[in-house]
Amino acid sequence: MTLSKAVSQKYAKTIEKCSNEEIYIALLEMVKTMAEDKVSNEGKKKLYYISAEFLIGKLLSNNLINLGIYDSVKSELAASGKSLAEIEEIELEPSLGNGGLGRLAACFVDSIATLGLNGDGVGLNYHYGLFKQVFENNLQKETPNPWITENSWLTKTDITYPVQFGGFTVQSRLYDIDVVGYNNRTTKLRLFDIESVDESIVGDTIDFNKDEIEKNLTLFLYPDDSDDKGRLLRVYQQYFMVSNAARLLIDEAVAKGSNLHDLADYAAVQINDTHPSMVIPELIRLLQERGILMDEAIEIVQKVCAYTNHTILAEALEKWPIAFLDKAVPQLMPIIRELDNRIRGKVSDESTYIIKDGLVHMAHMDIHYGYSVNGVAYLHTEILKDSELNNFYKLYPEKFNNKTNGITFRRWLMSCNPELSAMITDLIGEGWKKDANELEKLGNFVNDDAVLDRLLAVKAGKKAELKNYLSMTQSMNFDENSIFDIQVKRLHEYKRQQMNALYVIHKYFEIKEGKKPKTPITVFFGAKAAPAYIIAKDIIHLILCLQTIINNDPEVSPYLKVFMVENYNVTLAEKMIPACDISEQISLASKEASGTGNMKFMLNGAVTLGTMDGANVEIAELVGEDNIFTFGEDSQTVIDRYARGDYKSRDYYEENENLKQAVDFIVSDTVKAVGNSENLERLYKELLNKDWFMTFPDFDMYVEAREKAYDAYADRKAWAKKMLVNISKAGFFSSDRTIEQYNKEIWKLN
Ligand code: 26Q
Repeated sequence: MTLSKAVSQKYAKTIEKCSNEEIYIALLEMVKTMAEDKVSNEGKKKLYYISAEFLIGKLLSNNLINLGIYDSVKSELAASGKSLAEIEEIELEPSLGNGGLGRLAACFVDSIATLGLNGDGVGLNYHYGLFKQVFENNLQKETPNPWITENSWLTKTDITYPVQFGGFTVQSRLYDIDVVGYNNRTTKLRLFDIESVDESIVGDTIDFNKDEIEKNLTLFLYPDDSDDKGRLLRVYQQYFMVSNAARLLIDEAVAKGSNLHDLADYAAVQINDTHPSMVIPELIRLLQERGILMDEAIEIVQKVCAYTNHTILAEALEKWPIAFLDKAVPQLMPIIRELDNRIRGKVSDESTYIIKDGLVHMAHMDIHYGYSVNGVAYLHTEILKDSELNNFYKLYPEKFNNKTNGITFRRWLMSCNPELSAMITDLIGEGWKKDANELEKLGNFVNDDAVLDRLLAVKAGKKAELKNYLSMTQSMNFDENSIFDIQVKRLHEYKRQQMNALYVIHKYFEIKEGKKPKTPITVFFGAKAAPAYIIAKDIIHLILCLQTIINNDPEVSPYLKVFMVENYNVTLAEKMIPACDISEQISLASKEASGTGNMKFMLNGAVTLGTMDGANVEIAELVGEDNIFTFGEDSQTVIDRYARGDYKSRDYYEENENLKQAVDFIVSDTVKAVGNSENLERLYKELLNKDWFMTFPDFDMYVEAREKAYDAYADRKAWAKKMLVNISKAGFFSSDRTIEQYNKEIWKLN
């Protein structure tokens, strides 16, 4: 089917005569039909990747690529004077995730489909997803972010279940999104919703009545746990998700001939962080309802469920008050108590018990009652084994394994950077699209001047494109020949956007003092802060104030500009990452489980400026020290300092003039003139009295490494070499590799 044919059938006119909306709808329908016609793997054993988040991003381009019709559709459109880029603008982005964890889940379903594995993603159909960020008076405001329109990727199914909560029952409804693999099969993203959801209780803000569960259950992806009502709603959401998933799983297994005693031959469940952990007691409950005794039900579930840990921050490991579970899901509490009692009966280490001090430790339940526990990068898994989960590792060393994260190259190279993809294909052929390791062949060209020049030209093109886009959409104006230095990710103190901001202040002073950089620098930030995360919002405030001050200072702005893009999301990531020169990956060593942005930047020829944390460690090992700029204290030093508990940020401040000057600027008259004293003073005090994520000890090393990177940038040829080496070594970070490892070592699908 060609687009012109689809358009003429639907509207009885030519592409030229259609509006962009009409073309978008025709393309959407065409893609949906083509996806339906593809076969999916119907093997005996099936994977259920259960996740509270699937940050899928816009789907049109990606689906066109995976169906193999991207180029033909693009030229058909061009021949009629239309641009695919403009048609993409019509699609609303589904923001069904916060960040890394949700985007990982989306990359994984793409790879599962591409590898032709029998597996679906299962989650929730949030009507508004994560909030939309707007800036007002240099502050973040949150507004609802609707994405479901009359014509969407969702297909309503006739699958529905009654889900019982304490005191009431809701009726679920399953919606599917077809996930098209690259030149291969399809799988499904299965998103559950409630029939009784009521969008009319949402106004202009993201505040809503949190008591009416029947109306609000699937309205929002709840971004933080600031109040008890919100936390309780999150429990309702999680149970709703896993109860539906568990029933779907059982129904599908039975339909294929399972007698339930053999359920593990039919199903594997991957628990994506602790958010779906209640699937364990829920599956046990459903098996008991179907006549299987407790002992055997536990055994079965233990052979089905595997758990992925995504965080080292103790405060992010979910612990639910018993009172919450008693209220929302009373049918699960007796099962959870029984699971805990069994552990108490055979394990002496009390720190591993499931119920402690009135709290249910979800991760503990996962580790005792799952058959696999994995971290998401080499260093992360080592830290889990040696420190964070050491007590569990001693009990079950055989359960622990590493699966270093990956990204789908279809979206993060082919779709977002067709120019670089074309260049790669010219040099090494098409093979890399199916086998990412073939990118290594690019290593043969590191001394080829023509190749290096072309690579620089591709980068320059993407930088000009970004400049154009941000000037049109966000009225930003900057020098396309400056160094694009980018930090985009959720706002969190451990990711240390505040340290980047301190550097910017330091550079501002240097320029004021006459020390001008060789090449002008444009620093980009993009980040949403959880609405109740006060300090994170103060950091955004500081960055927006710096943007106002620096960009309007005629002495400084020719050499340095700063921008915080509004509403950073997948769509913006796809435009910023290909344009990046320097990728900021500066988390406090030991705190970033993996990071996946780091991989996307590397793949697009940016050079990493980073700490030895998460997957940066593996990037550094692959590219070698000449092709990455690392700095900062190592994870062991940091872990030891936390253990001693003797860190005093003020000592560093008092002994370091550059640092002191930068920190003091936060509460200077210059910044207060464009900002709020309350926010600025609070951030200043936080840094001086606490600085929990230790930006001060790393500050000098950070400045030094960043200067080194900027110096290196000036030698264009040598820089292009670094870019090429980064691209050539990125193959390991394909999510196809990650998923192959999950399958071989955990799921064992046939
Ligand atoms: C928990 C309880 C209540 C409310 C919210 C939450 C919650 C929500 C989201 C807890 C955690 C998250 C998200 C975590 C996340 O994105 N982790 C990232 O996962 C990536 C994929 O593995 C890693 O690359 C990142 O290092 C890690 O930060």
